[in-house]
Amino acid sequence: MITVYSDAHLQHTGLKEMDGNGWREAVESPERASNVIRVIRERLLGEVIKPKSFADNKLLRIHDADYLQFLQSAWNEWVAQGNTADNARPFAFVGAGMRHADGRSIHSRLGRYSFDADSPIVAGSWNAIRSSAEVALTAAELIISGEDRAFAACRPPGHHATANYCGGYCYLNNAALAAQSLRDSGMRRIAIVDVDYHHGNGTQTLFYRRSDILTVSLHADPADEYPYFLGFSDELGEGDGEGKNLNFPMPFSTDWKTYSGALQQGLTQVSAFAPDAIVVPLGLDTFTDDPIANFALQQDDYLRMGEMISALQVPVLAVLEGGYSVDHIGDNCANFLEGLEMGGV
Ligand code: Q9C
Ligand code: ZN
Repeated sequence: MITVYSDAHLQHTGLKEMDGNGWREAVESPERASNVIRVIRERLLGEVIKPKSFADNKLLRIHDADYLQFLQSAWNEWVAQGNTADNARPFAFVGAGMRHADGRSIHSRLGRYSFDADSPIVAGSWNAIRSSAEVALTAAELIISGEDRAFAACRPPGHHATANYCGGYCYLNNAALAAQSLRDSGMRRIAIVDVDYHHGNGTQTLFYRRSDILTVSLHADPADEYPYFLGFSDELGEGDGEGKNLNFPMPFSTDWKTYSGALQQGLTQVSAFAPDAIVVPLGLDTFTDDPIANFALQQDDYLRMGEMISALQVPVLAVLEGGYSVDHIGDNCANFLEGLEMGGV
């Protein structure tokens, strides 16, 4: 299987985040993607190619023009307005009864376009963000040209991002851009099977009213876990999209026995939808040793996960999302891809 990768992600670095224990280095680090690529090369899982460039109109299929403009200029605005911290980050958000004002202050603009404080911007962020989207779009073109599997080694990740909000380490929704690109190529139905530990709130929101894209997400129960405010099982889609969104929230400590049961249920729905292709936002943060997550999947479980999706006999595009055990993300990812290679179309 061909992997698409760009080392532009290395420019999105020096990130910090805060949690209940205070400030620390962000877990969403450059080592993550670098390790994934190192293991793919070591295990000879196939060719690694660079992304093509894409014009803005490809990004505008999913994201708003003003939001793209913001992401592109945020770092320069931050510096020009006298801020000296090395991470640009929002401190004020648009709360109840307030307006999405078109502000001049970068603090206004960061708050306007963020739903949390976990997606900092540094000098090289935009290059990395755009490149990550282009990695996904290039991998989508491989599927369009007849490959039956492709892997987009994206960093930063994307599934929390909406049309005009960043959050959860995500800025552009790489998987959604890929799914839309597959649709625009003439494929009629696309299924998204999000196996990241966190609910794919951005992807759900983007496609919530659409019947042509089925979104399925398996994740930790938002009553206990980030993103807290979306991802419950009664969110089934709206309007034309009614019945085309499926959430499988699961408790802490979920292991393969429980997880695989939910995955099988989700895949049965995917089969019934008869998609022309499947996009898998691939988070490896379901791993038992993940530092910020609470599921209990083991290394070999990712082989089984890949095999189960492969068994549907539909073209599959996997897009890297979360996974923060830097020592294991490479092998877990490679295991999934190996499982995916078995079966084939
Ligand atoms: N700083 C993905 O896995 N939790 N995003 C932050 C407080 C945010 C995860 C904890 C988790 C986001 C792509
Ligand atoms: Zn995640």
